[in-house]
Amino acid sequence: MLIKVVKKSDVNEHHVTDESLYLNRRRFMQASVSGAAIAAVPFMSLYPAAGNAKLEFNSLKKSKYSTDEELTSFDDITRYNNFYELGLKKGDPKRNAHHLKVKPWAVKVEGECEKPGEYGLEDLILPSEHEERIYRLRCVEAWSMVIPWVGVELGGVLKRFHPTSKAKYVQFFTIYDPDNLPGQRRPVLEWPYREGLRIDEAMHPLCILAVGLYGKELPNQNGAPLRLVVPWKYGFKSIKSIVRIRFTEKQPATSWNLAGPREYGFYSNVNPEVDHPRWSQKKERRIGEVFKRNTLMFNGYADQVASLYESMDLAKYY
Ligand SMILES: Nc1nc2c(c(=O)[nH]1)N[C@H]1C(S)=C(S)[C@@H](COP(=O)(O)O)O[C@H]1N2
Ligand SMILES: [Mo]
Repeated sequence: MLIKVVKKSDVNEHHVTDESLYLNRRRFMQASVSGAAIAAVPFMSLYPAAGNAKLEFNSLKKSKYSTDEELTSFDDITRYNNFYELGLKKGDPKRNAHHLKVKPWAVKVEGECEKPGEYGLEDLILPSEHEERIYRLRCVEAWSMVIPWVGVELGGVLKRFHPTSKAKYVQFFTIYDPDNLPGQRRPVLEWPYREGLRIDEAMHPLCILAVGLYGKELPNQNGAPLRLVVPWKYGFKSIKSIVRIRFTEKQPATSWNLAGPREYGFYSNVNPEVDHPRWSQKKERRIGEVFKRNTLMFNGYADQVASLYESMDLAKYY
């Protein structure tokens, strides 16, 4: 497999000045078809660049896609994490959370689309579209949680960039900041962390970009300020702290597939019938519970997503 070498200069996305954020925000507003609606959103209303005020989302509507299973506690959701940039042990991300600098934040959009550019977070995620979605998150390590996310549909955001007909996939990148993120000083994974979806998967209404949980801004350890949530796939597809979105014609590289192609495929749909080479995926332990549960096909979202994979051999495309 050919691995594209990523130049350091290429991936240093986080140094975005206030000025460039402002200019790009204006460019986006002018370019947007629904410019008037976007301009009506108060400037910097959502993520104040200064101060540490933790945003509370008021009057959130619960999405019809929510599960009504019992929620995992806020404590467990925020102290038992996988975020290798902040350390390898489950408690490390919380302990090292302050190393992640999330304000200001911008996302570069590039590749096969008509409106590439650099967008400030508050232009990407319109507050009017926020909703609460209670989703299961199932890790490949066979634990799971039920999390009340605050987010917006990924598809709605992606459409605003007008992907071209060549955009068959979309790739996401996490912030690359080894000076601050202790985990990136060691070659544990191909940094920056990257993930990808087929475009029809990305456009599925179950995919969200999350900006909060339990009605509050995302804690850093959960992928602030912006992370993907793909509820029918193993947790590692739900990439955290996104700074770059790239539309591609070819299937893009993903960090876990580069690290272990036999263990982590591109699709990574939750599938109790396809074992990880080193362990079974038939059961899972819901964090906070004692007994294991049976893992459900597509993490219980089969009715909604099975049609995306109709003619595919899921043992081959794992
Ligand atoms: N950038 C980045 N994103 C990431 C990871 C990571 O190490 N780095 N871990 C993934 C894995 S393996 C899981 S299970 C989920 C965990 O999300 P949570 O800590 O919010 O529960 O995040 C995913 N997203
Ligand atoms: Mo995971």
